[in-house]
Amino acid sequence: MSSVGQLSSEPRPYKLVSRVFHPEDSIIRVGAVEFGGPRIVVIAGPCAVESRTQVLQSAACVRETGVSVLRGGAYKPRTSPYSFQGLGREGLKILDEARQQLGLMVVTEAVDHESLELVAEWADMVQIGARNMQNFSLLKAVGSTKKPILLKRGLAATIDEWLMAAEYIAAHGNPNIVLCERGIRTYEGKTRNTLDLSAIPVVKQLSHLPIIVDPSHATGHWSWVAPMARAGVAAGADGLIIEVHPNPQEALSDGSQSLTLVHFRELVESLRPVTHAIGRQL
Ligand SMILES: [Mn+2]
Repeated sequence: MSSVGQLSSEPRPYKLVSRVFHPEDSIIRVGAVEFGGPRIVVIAGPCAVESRTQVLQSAACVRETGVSVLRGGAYKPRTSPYSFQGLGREGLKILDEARQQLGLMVVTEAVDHESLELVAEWADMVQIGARNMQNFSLLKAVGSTKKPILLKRGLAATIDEWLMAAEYIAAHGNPNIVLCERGIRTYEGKTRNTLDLSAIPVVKQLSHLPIIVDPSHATGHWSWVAPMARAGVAAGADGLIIEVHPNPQEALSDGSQSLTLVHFRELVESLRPVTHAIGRQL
């Protein structure tokens, strides 16, 4: 019986993450790093923690370019059970060493309750990966930690489902959430996924949470990462997460989409005019 007018003014099913109830942008702090402020935050590092040398080399390079957040998976949810599954606790210690040596913040993924306990203890920000976006029991668990959460969009999740996943975390007591668009599954097979750039303005309108873009997993190929990184920033993303590897050909996971240290430096330089043009800073 409701009129069209009533329908359009109906509140969204999510409340805590909705802009309707919180009109101003949220700033999510990870140490001194601010997601959602005037600065574009670049997170970079290898897909997986493979060795101490590989992480420290990558960390030193990203630090040099002004990056303040290091990524690297210690627990890897892999499509195949026969692929490298990550170094686990040992990987977390390597990330911690890079953090201490270089003053970097660390974001790494928790894949289940067991890894969450360790990740929450060792890392500065906990990533919930695309495959776990609707793992509601894990969402409730990260909701009861006080750690900032990086919530990736599921590979076949709508924007409403994604924001509802964020609502789970917020409803369980943790409002420190950064969203990450990492591409969705479409009929296009040339790219690993299809980067949904339009999700950026849509999310910005619906929610006060910061949103960053992962052009590495979205495209699946290193040579397409930089153009989509620039596009993401131009479209209003608050940051980027980029896979880099000292020797991508020997990477144990996602080598084809990882930038060399040289290409990563070039990418960061090429972002400067874009950030400047939209009135933000790197
Ligand atoms: Mn990866």
